[in-house]
Amino acid sequence: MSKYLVTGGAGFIGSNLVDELIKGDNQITVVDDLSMGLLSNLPDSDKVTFIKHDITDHDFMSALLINEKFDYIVLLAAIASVADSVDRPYDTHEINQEANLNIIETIRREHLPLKKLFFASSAAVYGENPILPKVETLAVDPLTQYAVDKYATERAIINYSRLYDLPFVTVRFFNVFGPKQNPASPYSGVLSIIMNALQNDKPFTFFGDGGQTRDFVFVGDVVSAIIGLLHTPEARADVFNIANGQQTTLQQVADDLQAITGKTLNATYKEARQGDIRDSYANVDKINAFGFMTHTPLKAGLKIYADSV
Ligand code: UD2
Repeated sequence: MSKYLVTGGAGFIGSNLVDELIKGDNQITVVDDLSMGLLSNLPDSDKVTFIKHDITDHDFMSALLINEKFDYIVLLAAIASVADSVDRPYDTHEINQEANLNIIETIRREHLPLKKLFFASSAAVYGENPILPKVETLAVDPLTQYAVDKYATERAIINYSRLYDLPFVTVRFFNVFGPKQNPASPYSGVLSIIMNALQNDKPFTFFGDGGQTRDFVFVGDVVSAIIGLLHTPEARADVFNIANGQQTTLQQVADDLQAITGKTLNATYKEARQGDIRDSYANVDKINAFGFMTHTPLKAGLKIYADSV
Protein backbone atom coordinates (compact mmCIF):
# COMPACT_ATOMS: atom_id res chain seq x y z
CA MET A 1 0.00 0.00 0.00
CA SER A 2 1.25 3.49 -0.89
CA LYS A 3 0.34 6.70 0.94
CA TYR A 4 -0.34 9.79 -1.15
CA LEU A 5 -0.85 13.43 -0.21
CA VAL A 6 -2.57 15.55 -2.83
CA THR A 7 -2.85 19.26 -2.01
CA GLY A 8 -5.63 20.81 -4.04
CA GLY A 9 -7.03 17.29 -4.43
CA ALA A 10 -10.66 18.47 -4.58
CA GLY A 11 -9.83 20.72 -7.50
CA PHE A 12 -10.10 19.99 -11.17
CA ILE A 13 -6.78 18.26 -11.85
CA GLY A 14 -6.40 16.91 -8.30
CA SER A 15 -9.74 15.12 -8.27
CA ASN A 16 -9.10 13.55 -11.66
CA LEU A 17 -5.79 12.28 -10.21
CA VAL A 18 -7.53 10.92 -7.10
CA ASP A 19 -10.05 9.06 -9.31
CA GLU A 20 -7.12 7.27 -10.93
CA LEU A 21 -5.20 6.63 -7.69
CA ILE A 22 -8.13 4.88 -5.99
CA LYS A 23 -7.93 2.19 -8.67
CA GLY A 24 -4.71 0.98 -7.02
CA ASP A 25 -3.68 -0.17 -3.54
CA ASN A 26 -3.34 3.40 -2.29
CA GLN A 27 -4.46 5.59 0.61
CA ILE A 28 -4.90 9.21 -0.43
CA THR A 29 -5.04 12.24 1.85
CA VAL A 30 -6.48 15.34 0.23
CA VAL A 31 -5.83 18.79 1.72
CA ASP A 32 -7.98 21.44 0.07
CA ASP A 33 -9.54 24.70 1.30
CA LEU A 34 -12.38 24.34 -1.23
CA SER A 35 -11.70 27.85 -2.55
CA MET A 36 -11.88 26.49 -6.11
CA GLY A 37 -12.37 22.77 -5.53
CA LEU A 38 -15.57 20.98 -4.64
CA LEU A 39 -16.08 18.17 -2.16
CA SER A 40 -18.43 16.58 -4.70
CA ASN A 41 -15.44 16.17 -7.06
CA LEU A 42 -14.00 13.52 -4.73
CA PRO A 43 -15.01 9.88 -5.01
CA ASP A 44 -16.86 8.33 -2.08
CA SER A 45 -14.14 5.85 -1.12
CA ASP A 46 -12.57 4.65 2.11
CA LYS A 47 -9.22 5.08 0.35
CA VAL A 48 -9.65 8.88 0.48
CA THR A 49 -9.27 11.08 3.57
CA PHE A 50 -10.38 14.64 3.05
CA ILE A 51 -9.01 17.49 5.19
CA LYS A 52 -10.45 20.96 4.64
CA HIS A 53 -7.48 23.16 5.42
CA ASP A 54 -5.37 25.96 4.06
CA ILE A 55 -1.85 24.94 2.98
CA THR A 56 -0.58 28.32 4.22
CA ASP A 57 -0.95 26.98 7.79
CA HIS A 58 2.70 25.93 8.01
CA ASP A 59 2.49 24.28 11.45
CA PHE A 60 -0.46 22.19 10.38
CA MET A 61 1.13 21.06 7.12
CA SER A 62 4.47 20.24 8.78
CA ALA A 63 2.75 18.18 11.49
CA LEU A 64 0.72 16.32 8.84
CA LEU A 65 3.87 15.41 6.91
CA ILE A 66 5.75 14.33 10.02
CA ASN A 67 2.84 12.23 11.33
CA GLU A 68 1.81 10.58 8.06
CA LYS A 69 5.15 9.97 6.30
CA PHE A 70 3.66 9.94 2.80
CA ASP A 71 5.28 7.93 0.02
CA TYR A 72 4.15 10.37 -2.69
CA ILE A 73 3.28 14.06 -2.46
CA VAL A 74 1.54 15.93 -5.27
CA LEU A 75 1.42 19.71 -4.86
CA LEU A 76 -1.51 21.07 -6.87
CA ALA A 77 -3.07 23.55 -4.42
CA ALA A 78 -2.72 27.06 -5.84
CA ILE A 79 -4.28 30.26 -6.89
CA ALA A 80 -4.68 28.73 -10.33
CA SER A 81 -5.49 31.81 -12.34
CA VAL A 82 -3.14 34.40 -13.78
CA ALA A 83 -5.93 37.02 -13.69
CA ASP A 84 -6.74 36.24 -10.04
CA SER A 85 -3.07 36.60 -9.12
CA VAL A 86 -2.98 40.05 -10.67
CA ASP A 87 -5.76 41.02 -8.23
CA ARG A 88 -4.25 39.16 -5.25
CA PRO A 89 -0.44 39.27 -5.50
CA TYR A 90 0.33 38.71 -1.83
CA ASP A 91 -2.13 35.82 -1.40
CA THR A 92 -0.60 34.31 -4.53
CA HIS A 93 2.86 34.53 -3.00
CA GLU A 94 1.77 32.91 0.26
CA ILE A 95 -0.10 30.07 -1.45
CA ASN A 96 1.90 29.40 -4.62
CA GLN A 97 5.33 29.86 -3.10
CA GLU A 98 5.68 30.07 0.68
CA ALA A 99 3.31 27.21 1.48
CA ASN A 100 5.18 24.89 -0.89
CA LEU A 101 8.57 26.00 0.40
CA ASN A 102 7.38 25.10 3.90
CA ILE A 103 6.51 21.59 2.69
CA ILE A 104 9.85 20.88 1.01
CA GLU A 105 11.78 22.47 3.88
CA THR A 106 9.91 20.24 6.34
CA ILE A 107 10.88 17.18 4.28
CA ARG A 108 14.53 18.26 4.30
CA ARG A 109 14.69 19.33 7.94
CA GLU A 110 12.90 16.25 9.27
CA HIS A 111 14.64 13.80 6.90
CA LEU A 112 11.23 12.45 5.92
CA PRO A 113 11.23 9.27 3.84
CA LEU A 114 9.68 9.93 0.44
CA LYS A 115 9.51 8.18 -2.93
CA LYS A 116 8.62 11.27 -4.99
CA LEU A 117 7.30 14.82 -4.66
CA PHE A 118 5.65 16.48 -7.67
CA PHE A 119 5.04 20.22 -8.02
CA ALA A 120 2.80 21.76 -10.70
CA SER A 121 4.37 24.85 -12.22
CA SER A 122 3.00 26.54 -15.28
CA ALA A 123 3.56 27.55 -18.89
CA ALA A 124 3.09 31.08 -17.55
CA VAL A 125 6.81 31.11 -16.68
CA TYR A 126 7.63 31.43 -20.41
CA GLY A 127 5.71 34.71 -20.63
CA GLU A 128 6.07 36.57 -23.90
CA ASN A 129 9.27 34.87 -25.01
CA PRO A 130 8.38 34.87 -28.72
CA ILE A 131 10.09 31.59 -29.54
CA LEU A 132 7.63 28.79 -30.28
CA PRO A 133 7.16 26.05 -29.40
CA LYS A 134 8.13 26.65 -25.79
CA VAL A 135 10.89 24.24 -24.86
CA GLU A 136 12.11 23.73 -21.30
CA THR A 137 15.51 25.28 -22.05
CA LEU A 138 14.04 28.63 -23.18
CA ALA A 139 14.75 31.73 -21.15
CA VAL A 140 11.84 32.40 -18.81
CA ASP A 141 9.88 35.67 -18.73
CA PRO A 142 7.48 35.58 -15.76
CA LEU A 143 5.08 38.50 -16.34
CA THR A 144 2.78 38.24 -13.34
CA GLN A 145 3.06 37.41 -9.66
CA TYR A 146 1.52 34.05 -10.57
CA ALA A 147 4.37 33.27 -12.94
CA VAL A 148 7.01 34.63 -10.55
CA ASP A 149 5.83 32.42 -7.69
CA LYS A 150 5.39 29.35 -9.88
CA TYR A 151 8.91 29.84 -11.23
CA ALA A 152 10.41 30.44 -7.77
CA THR A 153 8.86 27.24 -6.45
CA GLU A 154 9.92 25.30 -9.53
CA ARG A 155 13.51 26.41 -8.93
CA ALA A 156 13.28 25.57 -5.22
CA ILE A 157 12.07 22.06 -6.14
CA ILE A 158 15.00 21.53 -8.51
CA ASN A 159 17.55 23.12 -6.16
CA TYR A 160 16.42 21.11 -3.12
CA SER A 161 16.51 17.97 -5.20
CA ARG A 162 20.10 18.66 -6.25
CA LEU A 163 21.42 20.13 -3.01
CA TYR A 164 19.93 17.52 -0.68
CA ASP A 165 19.52 14.59 -3.08
CA LEU A 166 15.73 14.58 -2.70
CA PRO A 167 13.31 12.90 -5.18
CA PHE A 168 11.51 16.04 -6.37
CA VAL A 169 10.19 16.76 -9.85
CA THR A 170 8.27 19.66 -11.39
CA VAL A 171 6.28 20.31 -14.55
CA ARG A 172 4.86 23.22 -16.51
CA PHE A 173 1.18 22.65 -17.25
CA PHE A 174 -0.21 24.27 -20.36
CA ASN A 175 -4.01 24.74 -20.72
CA VAL A 176 -5.62 21.74 -19.07
CA PHE A 177 -9.28 20.96 -19.77
CA GLY A 178 -11.74 18.18 -19.11
CA PRO A 179 -14.33 16.78 -16.72
CA LYS A 180 -14.74 18.47 -13.32
CA GLN A 181 -13.32 21.84 -14.33
CA ASN A 182 -15.48 24.22 -12.30
CA PRO A 183 -17.11 26.79 -14.58
CA ALA A 184 -18.58 28.75 -11.67
CA SER A 185 -15.48 30.87 -11.24
CA PRO A 186 -14.56 33.56 -13.76
CA TYR A 187 -11.00 32.38 -13.17
CA SER A 188 -11.65 28.87 -14.35
CA GLY A 189 -10.20 27.59 -17.61
CA VAL A 190 -11.70 29.18 -20.70
CA LEU A 191 -13.04 25.91 -22.12
CA SER A 192 -15.19 25.31 -19.03
CA ILE A 193 -16.55 28.84 -19.35
CA ILE A 194 -17.37 28.28 -23.04
CA MET A 195 -18.97 24.92 -22.28
CA ASN A 196 -21.08 26.49 -19.54
CA ALA A 197 -22.16 29.30 -21.87
CA LEU A 198 -23.15 26.81 -24.59
CA GLN A 199 -25.14 24.62 -22.26
CA ASN A 200 -26.99 27.37 -20.44
CA ASP A 201 -27.41 29.77 -23.37
CA LYS A 202 -25.32 32.37 -21.58
CA PRO A 203 -23.18 35.02 -23.27
CA PHE A 204 -19.45 34.42 -23.63
CA THR A 205 -16.84 37.17 -23.84
CA PHE A 206 -13.66 36.70 -25.83
CA PHE A 207 -10.94 38.76 -24.15
CA GLY A 208 -9.14 39.87 -27.29
CA ASP A 209 -9.98 38.82 -30.83
CA GLY A 210 -10.04 35.05 -30.26
CA GLY A 211 -6.82 34.73 -32.24
CA GLN A 212 -4.70 34.04 -29.14
CA THR A 213 -3.28 30.52 -29.20
CA ARG A 214 -3.00 27.90 -26.49
CA ASP A 215 -1.89 24.28 -26.14
CA PHE A 216 -5.02 22.59 -24.76
CA VAL A 217 -4.26 19.33 -22.99
CA PHE A 218 -6.82 16.79 -21.81
CA VAL A 219 -6.85 16.20 -18.05
CA GLY A 220 -6.60 12.42 -18.47
CA ASP A 221 -3.31 12.91 -20.29
CA VAL A 222 -2.09 15.19 -17.49
CA VAL A 223 -2.94 12.47 -14.94
CA SER A 224 -0.96 9.94 -17.00
CA ALA A 225 2.04 12.29 -16.88
CA ILE A 226 1.77 12.90 -13.11
CA ILE A 227 1.53 9.19 -12.29
CA GLY A 228 4.32 8.36 -14.72
CA LEU A 229 6.65 10.94 -13.20
CA LEU A 230 5.84 9.79 -9.66
CA HIS A 231 6.86 6.24 -10.54
CA THR A 232 9.94 6.97 -12.63
CA PRO A 233 12.86 7.31 -10.19
CA GLU A 234 15.22 8.89 -12.73
CA ALA A 235 12.72 11.75 -13.31
CA ARG A 236 14.01 14.09 -10.61
CA ALA A 237 15.66 17.49 -10.20
CA ASP A 238 14.10 18.39 -13.51
CA VAL A 239 11.21 20.23 -15.21
CA PHE A 240 8.93 18.92 -17.99
CA ASN A 241 6.35 20.58 -20.21
CA ILE A 242 2.94 18.92 -19.91
CA ALA A 243 0.90 19.72 -22.99
CA ASN A 244 -0.44 18.20 -26.15
CA GLY A 245 2.16 19.82 -28.39
CA GLN A 246 -0.40 21.55 -30.65
CA GLN A 247 -1.13 25.24 -31.19
CA THR A 248 -4.84 26.10 -31.43
CA THR A 249 -6.58 29.47 -31.49
CA LEU A 250 -9.26 30.15 -28.92
CA GLN A 251 -11.68 30.80 -31.78
CA GLN A 252 -10.92 27.38 -33.30
CA VAL A 253 -11.56 25.53 -30.08
CA ALA A 254 -14.78 27.51 -29.53
CA ASP A 255 -15.87 26.48 -33.06
CA ASP A 256 -15.03 22.84 -32.31
CA LEU A 257 -17.11 22.92 -29.14
CA GLN A 258 -20.03 24.44 -31.02
CA ALA A 259 -19.81 21.65 -33.61
CA ILE A 260 -19.61 18.94 -30.93
CA THR A 261 -22.52 20.27 -28.86
CA GLY A 262 -24.59 21.42 -31.84
CA LYS A 263 -25.12 24.77 -30.12
CA THR A 264 -24.24 28.32 -31.11
CA LEU A 265 -22.09 30.52 -28.88
CA ASN A 266 -23.51 33.93 -28.03
CA ALA A 267 -20.12 35.67 -28.23
CA THR A 268 -18.91 39.23 -27.70
CA TYR A 269 -15.36 40.54 -27.95
CA LYS A 270 -13.62 42.78 -25.39
CA GLU A 271 -10.09 44.03 -24.69
CA ALA A 272 -7.46 41.40 -23.85
CA ARG A 273 -6.97 40.66 -20.14
CA GLN A 274 -4.14 42.28 -18.22
CA GLY A 275 -1.10 39.99 -18.11
CA ASP A 276 -2.55 37.73 -20.83
CA ILE A 277 -0.11 35.92 -23.10
CA ARG A 278 -0.80 36.01 -26.85
CA ASP A 279 0.69 32.75 -28.09
CA SER A 280 1.60 29.54 -26.37
CA TYR A 281 2.31 25.96 -27.29
CA ALA A 282 4.77 23.39 -26.10
CA ASN A 283 7.55 21.15 -27.27
CA VAL A 284 6.73 17.88 -25.50
CA ASP A 285 9.71 15.78 -26.60
CA LYS A 286 11.18 15.66 -23.10
CA ILE A 287 8.14 14.13 -21.37
CA ASN A 288 7.39 11.94 -24.39
CA ALA A 289 10.84 10.37 -24.17
CA PHE A 290 9.62 8.34 -21.17
CA GLY A 291 6.69 6.91 -23.15
CA PHE A 292 4.09 7.01 -20.36
CA MET A 293 2.19 10.18 -21.24
CA THR A 294 -0.95 9.64 -23.30
CA HIS A 295 -1.96 12.25 -25.91
CA THR A 296 -5.68 12.34 -26.59
CA PRO A 297 -6.37 14.23 -29.84
CA LEU A 298 -7.97 17.60 -29.08
CA LYS A 299 -11.35 16.88 -30.68
CA ALA A 300 -11.59 13.49 -28.94
CA GLY A 301 -10.82 15.16 -25.59
CA LEU A 302 -13.40 17.87 -26.24
CA LYS A 303 -15.98 15.19 -27.00
CA ILE A 304 -15.23 13.32 -23.75
CA TYR A 305 -15.51 16.63 -21.90
CA ALA A 306 -18.81 17.58 -23.59
CA ASP A 307 -20.25 14.15 -22.79
CA SER A 308 -19.26 14.52 -19.11
CA VAL A 309 -21.23 17.68 -18.40
C1 UD2 B 1 -3.61 29.21 -18.11
C2 UD2 B 1 -3.80 28.66 -16.72
C3 UD2 B 1 -2.88 29.33 -15.76
C4 UD2 B 1 -1.46 29.33 -16.29
C5 UD2 B 1 -1.40 29.81 -17.74
C6 UD2 B 1 -0.04 29.60 -18.34
C7 UD2 B 1 -6.13 28.02 -16.41
C8 UD2 B 1 -7.44 28.38 -15.78
N1 UD2 B 1 -5.15 28.90 -16.24
O1 UD2 B 1 -3.95 30.58 -18.14
O2 UD2 B 1 -2.96 28.67 -14.52
O3 UD2 B 1 -0.94 28.04 -16.16
O4 UD2 B 1 -2.29 29.08 -18.54
O5 UD2 B 1 0.09 30.35 -19.51
O6 UD2 B 1 -5.96 26.98 -17.01
N2 UD2 B 1 -10.52 33.99 -22.03
C9 UD2 B 1 -11.58 34.60 -22.70
N3 UD2 B 1 -12.80 34.64 -22.07
C10 UD2 B 1 -13.01 34.10 -20.83
C11 UD2 B 1 -11.91 33.48 -20.17
C12 UD2 B 1 -10.69 33.45 -20.81
O7 UD2 B 1 -11.42 35.09 -23.82
O8 UD2 B 1 -14.14 34.18 -20.31
C13 UD2 B 1 -9.22 33.95 -22.71
C14 UD2 B 1 -8.10 34.48 -21.84
O9 UD2 B 1 -8.01 35.89 -21.90
C15 UD2 B 1 -6.90 33.76 -22.48
C16 UD2 B 1 -7.49 32.43 -22.93
O10 UD2 B 1 -8.89 32.60 -22.96
O11 UD2 B 1 -6.41 34.48 -23.57
C17 UD2 B 1 -7.18 31.31 -21.97
O12 UD2 B 1 -7.54 31.76 -20.68
P1 UD2 B 1 -7.51 30.79 -19.40
O13 UD2 B 1 -7.88 31.62 -18.22
O14 UD2 B 1 -8.26 29.55 -19.66
O15 UD2 B 1 -6.00 30.34 -19.35
P2 UD2 B 1 -4.63 31.17 -19.41
O16 UD2 B 1 -3.95 30.74 -20.66
O17 UD2 B 1 -4.81 32.61 -19.15
